[in-house]
Amino acid sequence: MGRARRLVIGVVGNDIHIVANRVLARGLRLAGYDVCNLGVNNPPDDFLNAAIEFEADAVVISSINGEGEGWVKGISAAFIKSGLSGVRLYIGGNLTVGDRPRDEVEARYLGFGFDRAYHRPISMDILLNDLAIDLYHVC
Ligand code: B12
Repeated sequence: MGRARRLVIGVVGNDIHIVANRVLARGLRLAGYDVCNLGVNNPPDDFLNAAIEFEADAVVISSINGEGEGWVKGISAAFIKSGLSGVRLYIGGNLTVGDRPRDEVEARYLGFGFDRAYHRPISMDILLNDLAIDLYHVC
């Protein structure tokens, strides 16, 4: 398996909802990941800089207040431009305002270049399973 995979996590934009961030940090650490937690209120560049500094394998972004789209739609392009195309990008939370179908919202974020997107609360097991597949190639 090699070294523990490194994850940068945090809440993007002008978003102060901290609870999911704390839950994710704890769950990911308990699952054996090496976590750099940026907390709340992060512009996209903070994730990019932390990914470089922490030599992250993946960046796990939360957006809870519904404003995520405006903050993250350019983030995949910025990672590629900085030579970080190998860093996986995940996003979850309340990814839009109002009641839109889950599939439609998630497809929109995949179109922005995210590897995985999760609209509305999901079981932590789903994220852990996807991370194992993507980062450890576990089937
Ligand atoms: C507590 C709360 C607040 C507190 C936050 C305190 C704090 N520092 O955390 C206060 C009162 C400050 C607040 C403010 C606001 N809030 Co508020 N808040 C809530 C509330 C009641 C609970 C959020 C919470 O902590 N849930 C518990 C955690 C564990 O659950 P969660 O956040 O849903 O996260 C889960 C998933 O989303 C997922 N997840 C999160 N990130 C990721 C990432 C990945 C990769 C994955 C896989 C999963 C994942 O994991 C978590 C566990 O399942 C929700 C309503 C609700 N019942 O959910 C509204 C809610 C989130 N708030 C909302 C809004 C609009 C606001 C305000 C904009 C209101 C306003 N007009 O001022 C402001 C935002 C200010 C800002 N700059 O961000 C909306 C968001 C609407 C939307 N996007 O659809 C909600 C949904 C209320 C509503 N129904 O309208 N809020």
